[in-house]
Amino acid sequence: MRNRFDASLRRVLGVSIASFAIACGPQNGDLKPTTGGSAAGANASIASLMQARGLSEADVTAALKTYVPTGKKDDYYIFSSGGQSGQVIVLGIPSMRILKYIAVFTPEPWQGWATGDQGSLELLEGADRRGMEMRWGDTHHPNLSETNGDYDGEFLFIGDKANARLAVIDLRDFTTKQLIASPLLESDHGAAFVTPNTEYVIESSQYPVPLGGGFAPIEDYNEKYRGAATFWKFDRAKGKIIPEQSFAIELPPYMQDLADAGKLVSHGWAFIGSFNTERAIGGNLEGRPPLESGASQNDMDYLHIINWKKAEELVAAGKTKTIAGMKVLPLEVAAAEGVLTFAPEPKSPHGADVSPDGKYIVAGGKLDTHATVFDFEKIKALIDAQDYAGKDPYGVPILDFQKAIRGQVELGLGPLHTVFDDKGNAYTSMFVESKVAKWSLTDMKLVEKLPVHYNIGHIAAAHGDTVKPHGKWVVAMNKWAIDRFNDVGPLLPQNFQLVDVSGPNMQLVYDSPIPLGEPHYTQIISADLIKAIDHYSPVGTDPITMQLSPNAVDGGKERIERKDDGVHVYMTMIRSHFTPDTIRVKQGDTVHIHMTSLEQARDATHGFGISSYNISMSVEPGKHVDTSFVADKAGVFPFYCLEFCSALHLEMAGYLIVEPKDGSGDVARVAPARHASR
Ligand code: RUQ
Ligand code: CUA
Repeated sequence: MRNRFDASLRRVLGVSIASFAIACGPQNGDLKPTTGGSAAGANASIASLMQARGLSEADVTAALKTYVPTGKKDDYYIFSSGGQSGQVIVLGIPSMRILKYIAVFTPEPWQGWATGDQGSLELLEGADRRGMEMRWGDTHHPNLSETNGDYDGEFLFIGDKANARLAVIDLRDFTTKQLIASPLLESDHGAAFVTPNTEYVIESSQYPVPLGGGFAPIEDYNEKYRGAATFWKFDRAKGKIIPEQSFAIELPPYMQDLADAGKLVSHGWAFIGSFNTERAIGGNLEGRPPLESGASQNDMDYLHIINWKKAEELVAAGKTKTIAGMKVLPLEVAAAEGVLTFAPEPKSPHGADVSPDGKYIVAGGKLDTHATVFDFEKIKALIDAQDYAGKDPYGVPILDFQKAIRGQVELGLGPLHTVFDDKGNAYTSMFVESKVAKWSLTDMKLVEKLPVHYNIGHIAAAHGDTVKPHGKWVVAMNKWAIDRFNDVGPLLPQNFQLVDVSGPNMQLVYDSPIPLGEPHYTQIISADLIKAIDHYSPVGTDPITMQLSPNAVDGGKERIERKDDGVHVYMTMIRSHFTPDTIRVKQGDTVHIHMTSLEQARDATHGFGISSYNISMSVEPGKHVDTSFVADKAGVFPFYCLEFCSALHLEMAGYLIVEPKDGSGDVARVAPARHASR
C-alpha cells in the first residue's frame, strides 16, 4: 500500500521530491515511511499522511501549490469588498490567508475607526446621508489605482452601493483617507471603476431617484426619476477626490449596473450595463406586476456607451446644470452631443468588462446563455457615421445590435462577470450553473467549464482588469458555502475558491471562507507593487492627512491644560506607560485627549480604551490621534492599552477621574449613556 502511495506521490511531487531528497540527505530520496511512527505523528512520511487523511494526488498537488510555510509570504494581494460590513478584506494568494480588514464605511473598534478617533469620525460624519450618520455600508467593487492601464499599488477605491458613498484608501498604511457621499444618488453599483491613469473614479447609480434627493411620486418615474454616472476627479498628489472638479452625466431611469473604463483603443470611453429598460416600478399590492417581472420583459437592455472625454469638454464649456452642488451634464445634451449612446445587450445583463487590449466589451446576460462581445472599433465607427437603429424615449441614439458586436459565445446558464488572462482567454462566472467558463476570446470558443461551490457571483484574475493580465490565478467568489465548511448556523459564510489557471486545464486548489458580509468583487495585485510603511514618521503623524499633526506631543512636553473649550490632555505613549496616566476633570467638562505614540519600532502598537465612554483607539508607532468627549458621568474610569505590547502591557493603564459637579464626591449613577456626547 505504501509503495503505491510513494509511487503516486513521486508523480505528483516531481521536482519537490527531488529537492526534498537534497534537503534531507540521500537516504530520504525515496521517501520511506518512518519506522514505527503513527501516520499522524510528526515524523510520518508524506505517503502515510496522505493515506491517513484520505488525500488524493490532486489534493496534494493543490496543497503544494497553495501552502505558504511560516516565514514566507504570498505572491499576490487580494483586495476584496466586504459586502454589508462596509469594509475591505485583504487576503494573500496562494495561501488565501486573511491579512486585514480595512475599516471604510462603518465603525471598526480594532482600528479605532469612528470609535473615538476624531479624524475617522469626521470622515464618517462628513459622508453622512441626508443628515444621518451611517453605521453600515454595502461595499461592492474595489478598484486599484492605475498608471497606464496597470495597477500601481498606490490607492484603492470602493463604493457603498447602499448609500451611494465612495472611499479612497491609501495603500501606504491601508487606511481610508476620504469618504464622499454622492449628493445626487441614493444607491450606486457601477462604483468604483477607474480610468487608465486614475484621472477619474466612476460611480454610476443603480436605482433611479429624483437626482439630488427629494420627493416625486413614483407615478412620475419616467419624467422625474433619473440615473447618473459620476466622474469623480482624482488628484493623485493630494491622494484625494476633488468634488469641485468632478461632474456627472444624467442618465435615463433605467437601472444602471456595473461599469468599466475603456483603455488603449477605447481610452476616453466608459461602458455601463443596465437592466429594467422597461422602467418597471413594482407595485405588486397596487395592481402592477412585481418589479422583477416588470423589469425582465424586454429581450434587450442597453449597454451605455459614454464618451467621457467629450463630456469633459462640454462640462468645461459650461453645458452643465447644477444639482445639489454637483455639475451635471443634462440627458438631452448627452444624447444630442454623442456623449451617451446605447447598444442593445441581451436580457437583464450583468457585467461590462473591457478586454486587456481595450477592443472588446464583454457583457453577460443573466437570463441569456451567451457572453456577448461588443467590438469597440465597430461601435466607434457607427457613432462617427451616426449610423443608428433608433432612439430611446429620451432621445438617446441606439446602435444596431448585430452591427455593434463581434459575436456571441454560448456559455451556459447565468453568465455574469468576465475576467481575462495573458493567453487570450476569458473566464466568466456562471451564476445559475455554479461554474467558471473558460473561453477563448481569440477564437470565440468555449474551452472548459469548472464546477464551483456554489452560486458564483463575481470572478477575479491576477491583474485581470489591466492591460497586462498575469494569468496564473483566478478567484471564484461564491455565495453561500452550503456544505464546504463546518456548520456555523443558518447564516453561511461565502466561499472564495482559488483556481490555478496556469496550465491547460483549470484546477481548483483552495477554499477560503469569507465570514464578513457578501463580497462582490476583488482585485488581485502582485505583492511587490504594494509599498506599505511599517510606522508613521515623523512621530506625531496624523494618519488621515499623513502630515505632522498640529496637536502632536513631543516626549517631555506632556501636559494637561484647561482652555475655553475644555480640558486638553497632551499625552504620549511608549512601552509601557501613558503620560499622563492620571487625568482629573470636573463632571461636564469637555475633554480633548491628544495622543502621540513615541514608538518607531514596527512591533509597538498601543491602543487606548476607556470604560463607559465608548472610546477605543489604535495608536500605531508614530501615529497621532485625537479624541473629544464630554465627561458627563462622574466617577472613576480606568483607561488601558488595548494591544499586548510588552510584558508590562497590563500595567499600561491609568485613570480618568471625573469629580461630581456638586463636589459631594459621590459617584453619580447615571443611566447608560447612548452616545456619550461628542
Ligand atoms: S455585483 S456578484 Cu456588485 Cu455582480 Cu455582486
Ligand atoms: Cu501598550 Cu499594551
